[in-house]
Formats: sequence, C-alpha cells, structure tokens
Amino acid sequence: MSRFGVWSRRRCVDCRKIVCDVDLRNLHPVYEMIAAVPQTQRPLAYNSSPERKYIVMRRILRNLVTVHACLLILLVAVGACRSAAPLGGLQLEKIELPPGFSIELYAEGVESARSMALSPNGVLFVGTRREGKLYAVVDSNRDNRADKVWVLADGLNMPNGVAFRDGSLYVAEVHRILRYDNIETRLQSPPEPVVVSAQFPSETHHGWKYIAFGPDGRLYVPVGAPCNVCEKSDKRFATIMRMRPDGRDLEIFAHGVRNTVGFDWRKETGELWFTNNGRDWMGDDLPPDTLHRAGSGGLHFGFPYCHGGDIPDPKFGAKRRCDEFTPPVLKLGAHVAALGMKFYHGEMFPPQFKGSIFIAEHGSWNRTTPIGYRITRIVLKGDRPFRYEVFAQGWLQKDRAWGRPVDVLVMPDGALLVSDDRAGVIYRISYKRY
Ligand SMILES: [Ca+2]
Repeated sequence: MSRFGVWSRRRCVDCRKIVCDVDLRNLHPVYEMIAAVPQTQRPLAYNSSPERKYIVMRRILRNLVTVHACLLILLVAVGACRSAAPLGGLQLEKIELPPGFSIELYAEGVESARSMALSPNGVLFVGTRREGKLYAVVDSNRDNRADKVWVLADGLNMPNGVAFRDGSLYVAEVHRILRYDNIETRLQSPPEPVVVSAQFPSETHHGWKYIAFGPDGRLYVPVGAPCNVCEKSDKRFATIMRMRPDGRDLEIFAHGVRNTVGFDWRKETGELWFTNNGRDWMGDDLPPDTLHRAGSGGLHFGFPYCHGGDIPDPKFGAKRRCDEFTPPVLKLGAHVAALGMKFYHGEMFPPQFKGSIFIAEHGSWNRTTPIGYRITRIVLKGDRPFRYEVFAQGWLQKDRAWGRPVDVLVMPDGALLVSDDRAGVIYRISYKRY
C-alpha cells in the first residue's frame, strides 16, 4: 500500500472527529487529501508501461474513493455538529413549568446573552461569547422588566464570564481577566478596564470562561481543555484556577475538569459544586455530562483518563484507573451541555425548592436526537443528589430549538433569571401561590 494510502485511511477514520473537535473551523485534513491526489498521477509521466499504468490507476481510484468517503463523512459530520435548527421567534407559551410557575420576558435585545452577574444595586451584567459584547441590563422602575440595555464594551475576546465585587465588574476574556471600576455609575461612559491578570492560555477551544467569587474571596477561573479529549503538558488546561481579586496567587484549585461553564458554592458547607461537559464522539448516550462537588482543593476529577466516574477514555484510559479520581455526584444526560448552575436559596418558590440546584442545559450539538434546551432541577437529600428532573422545557420543539438556556441567576425577590444566547433575551421565572 502506498504511503499516502496508509496516511489517508488513518486520517479518514479520524476526519469526522477532527472536523468537529475544531468546531467546524479547521477543515484542512480533507483539503490536504484532495490536494494530494494529483501527486499520485506523476509516475504516469515517468513510466508508461502497462503494469505501471495499472498500478497507478488503481492508486488513483483508491485515493479518489478515500477522498469521496471522507467528504461524505465530512458532510455527515457537519450536519451532526450543528445544534438543533433555529426556530424563529419567541414562543414563551410553549414553555412548560410546574404548577404555579410562570415565565416572562425580563430583557430583550441582549444578543448572544451568556453568563450573568447582579450588582447589589440591581444592575444585571451579561457576557457573550463570539458576539464580543458586554451588556448592563437595568430595570430602573423595578417592575421586573428591563428598561434599558447598555452595551458597555464591544470587540472583546469571548467575554463570557462576569462577576461583581466591591463596585467593580470583573470580566473573563479567553486569555485575561479585566476589571471595570465604579461601573454602576458609569454605564453611559464605561472606563477603560484594568487588566487584573493575563496569565491564561489564548486557545479559544473551550477558552471562554465562567467566573465567580468564592466564599474565600478568591476569583475562580476555569481553563477548559483545548480539544475534545487530549493530554497537555501545560497543567493549567482542564482545571479550575483561583486567584486573589488583584490577580495575585494564581493557583490550580481542581484538576481533570474538561470544561465547566457554571458553578456555585453550597451555603451549608461552603463547598464548590460545578457542572462539567463530557467529551464528544463516544456515541449518542456516552459519556454523561456531570455534576461535581469539590470539598477541598487539589482534587482530580478524571479528564482525560476517565469520564463520568467509571468510563475509561478509549485513548487515555489505559494510563490511569477510574478509581484514582473523585467521581461526579451525579451523571446528567449525555450531550445536554450543562452550563450555568445555582443553588436556590430564595424565598419566592415553594419550600421544597430550598436548596435545590437549577441547571441550564444549553442543548446538544452532536447527538442524533437533540437533548437539553431546558432547565433541570436537582433535589438533594443530605449532601447527595436525590432526584434529577426537568423544571422548564419547550425551547426545543421536535428537532428544532427557538432558544438555548445558558445561565441561571436567583434574584433578591426569589425569581429565577435565565439567559438565552439563541433568542438574545433574559427570562424571569416566578411563582405565585393560588
Ligand atoms: Ca422596568
């Protein structure tokens, strides 16, 4: 077999994975194969014997078949890499909630709304990913409907994460943390940000960040794996890091975390709980997204060696055993894309909701039948999850989705805000006893 034949077959097996690993932005393996085919024709010019012609023609046919097969896989992969097709317009009447709950629009015109943070004075700050914008949403007359959406900044590098502390807004770009001082009084003319830290990798794959201040006063900053599944010598990847508000003492808090885009601390214990997105291309139902608890620093949660606590990775699983790692406290649905999560400590919802966890499931992008596109609730018994149930759904209609929940936030009055980066809005879920 020709050298190219061996190479091309190996790459063809991988091309579906390669294409989606890079989020459809890197198609060069297939282009390389197409470009390489004419090279196999060169011997025709040098040797025209019948045997040589037969061998060369066979090579050409074989490589053409290889390329077409890869193109076919590529097309399938491109289709599979997409999230559920958009369904135009808000369809709030389609959202199903438990009895007594209702959902309303809190703010619109918040394109690509992602993570949220609330200031003590009620200004809602909202980050985005590819949009590059940073918003402030203000409900000035306190009627639970925003009156103004300010664009504080534009052209930032995936400013997904936002956190608020002592009058300052902290914003996580891919590679650095910014701080906007006294921002609440300067929404109309925001100040130039202070760079708090620029000590983070610049890889954009899983590079967008969720950030939050912990009860220890540190800012927690995850660094996702720059791949679907990989082992990196740079120990910052696939971790949750933390630092002082001024950027000092940056350290790794948790290891083996593929990509968390939401976390919160349980009031009763001060423990960090976080969602984690499982790897792709192990089938429709494996591995699960997961919910974790980090009772202390220095724990390892398994990536890239073990997924979901008991599923060895096909490539890296032989290197370390699953029982070497801290398992998840709960397996969520595979590919649901569990992002924002919050413990509910508000006063508005019925008493049985106290202490529950709400999770925004953004929705699958590489599953045959879409899943997620909903808000789920985890009921705890003691310090363990007891029940995992759907709280709000209806953004997904058959295989099309008109919205994608990203983050959840409990308001001072106990209502639950939900950001949606497909519809570009913020919802408010409230409860009224009848
Ligand atoms: Ca208002």
